[in-house]
Amino acid sequence: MATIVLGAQWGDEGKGKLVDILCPQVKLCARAQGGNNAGHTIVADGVTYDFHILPSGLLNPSAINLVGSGCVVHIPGLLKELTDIESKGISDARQRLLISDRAHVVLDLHQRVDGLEEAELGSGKIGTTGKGIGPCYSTKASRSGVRMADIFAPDFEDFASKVRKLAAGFKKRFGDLLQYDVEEELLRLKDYREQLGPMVVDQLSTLVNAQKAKTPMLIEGANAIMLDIDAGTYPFVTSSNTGLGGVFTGLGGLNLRYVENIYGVVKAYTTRVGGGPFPTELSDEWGVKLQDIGREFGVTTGRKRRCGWLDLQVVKYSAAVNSYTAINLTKLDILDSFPTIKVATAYINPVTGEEIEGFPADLELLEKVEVKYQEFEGWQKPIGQCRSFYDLPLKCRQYIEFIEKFTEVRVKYIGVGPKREDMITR
Ligand code: 2SA
Ligand code: GDP
Ligand code: MG
Repeated sequence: MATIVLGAQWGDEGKGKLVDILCPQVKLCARAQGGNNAGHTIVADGVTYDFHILPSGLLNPSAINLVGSGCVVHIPGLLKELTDIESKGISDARQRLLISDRAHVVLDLHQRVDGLEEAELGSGKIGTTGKGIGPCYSTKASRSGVRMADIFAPDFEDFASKVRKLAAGFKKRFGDLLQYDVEEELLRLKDYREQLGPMVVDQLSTLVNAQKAKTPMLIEGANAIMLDIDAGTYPFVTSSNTGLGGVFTGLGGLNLRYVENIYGVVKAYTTRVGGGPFPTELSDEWGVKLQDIGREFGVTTGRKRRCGWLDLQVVKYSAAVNSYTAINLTKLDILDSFPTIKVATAYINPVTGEEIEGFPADLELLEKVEVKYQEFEGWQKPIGQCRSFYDLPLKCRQYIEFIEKFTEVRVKYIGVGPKREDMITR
C-alpha cells in the first residue's frame, strides 16, 4: 500500500509534517521530483528539522528513504543536509538513504546559470530559489545533463568531458559573467564518489521488491500543483511535475494499483513565494497578520512568503488534477484571532462580468480576475489544544465543512499547530 502526499496550492502547506506523522506506519519513504529548492520544516520531540532534498521519512528510525529518479541532486547540498540532521541525532541517516542512479546531478554550474537567467529576466523574473533547479531540468530535457550513474562511470574522464561540454555551452552564452571553474567542481565531484557509492542504487529493484513484499510506502511531494510545470501558473512554476503525474514518472516501478491514498495538503489560507499571479493575495494589514502569525518565511531562502485568503478555485482545480482521496487542512490555528475569514469561491472575468469556468491558463486573465468571496465569522478562540473534530468551535467546523462541500473531498486531517501532536484525525 502506498500513500502519496501532495501540495495543493503554491507550496509550504505543511506536507513535511503530515509525512512525519504518517511515517511510523511505513517502511519506505520516497521523493519523486524536485531538488533542494523544497523546504519542509518538522517539529519533532522539541527539535526543529529542515529537510530540502532529503525525504522527511528519515525521522522514522525504521524507514528506508529514496531520492527517486525524477529528482535533481546537488551533491554538496545533500551531503551538508545529511551532516546537519546527523548532528541533530539522526546518526544513521546515511545507512537509510538511497539515491536513484538515474537522478540528474545539479552542478554548481546550474546554480550559476539559475542566477544569470533570473538576472536576464529582470523585473519579470520567476523568483526561483537559486538552487539550479530550472537549468538542471532544462539540460535533462535537452539531453545534455549528467546523472548520478555517470559519476560512477569506470572512466571518470567520460563524466568529466560531459560536464566540460556543458560548461563550454553556457560559457558561450554568458561569457565572463559565468564565473565558473569547471575543473574545480570536477575535482570535488570525484572526491564525493566514495561517500556516495553505497547510497546510489537502481531504484526499480528497490521499488519492485518493496511492493512484492507488501511494504507500506509513503511518497512525499515537494513544491505543489500550482508550481507544476504543466498544471501550474506557467512560467511562474518550478521545472518538474509536482502533481500526481510526477510521482509515476519520478518513481518508475511504482504500480499505480499499489496506491491507496492521495492526500492533498491545503493550508487554511494561501501563500506563495516568488513571482506570479496570486488572485487572493492580501496587500493590507490582514496579509501582514497572516505572514506574522503564520511565520511565513521560505525554509530554503528565508524569503517572506506572500499571503492571502484561501482560494477554493485553486484547491478544486488541484483536487481535479491530483485525484485526492482526502485533504489535510493545515495551519487552521493561524486564523484563531481573525474576526472575519474570507474564502474565494469564483473568479469573474472583468470584461464579460461572467464567472470563469475551470482554472484559467491565461496568466494575463488570471492577474485581472475579480474574486468572489464567501465570508465567515471567525471563531476567535485558540484551537491549538483541540484533539478531536468536536473539540473545535462550531464556526471553525463550519469553515471546514464548507471546504469539504465545495471541493467534494473529505478533510481527514486538521492541523492546529506545528508539532506532531497538533493534528486532528477524523
Ligand atoms: P525553483 O527554484 O526553480 O524551483 O523556483 C521556481 C518557482 O518555484 C517556487 N518554489 C517554491 N515555492 C514554495 N516553497 C518552496 N520551497 C521553499 C520553502 C522556498 C523558499 O519551503 O519555503 O525557501 O523560498 C519552493 N521551491 C520553489 C519558487 O519560489 C519559484 O516561484
Ligand atoms: P512544506 O513545504 O509543505 O512541507 O511546508 P513548510 O515546512 O515549508 O511550511 C509549513 C510550516 O508550517 C512549517 O514551519 C511547519 O512547522 C508549520 N506547520 C505545519 N502545520 C502546521 C499547523 O497546523 N499549524 C501551525 N501553526 N504550523 C504548522
Ligand atoms: Mg516548504
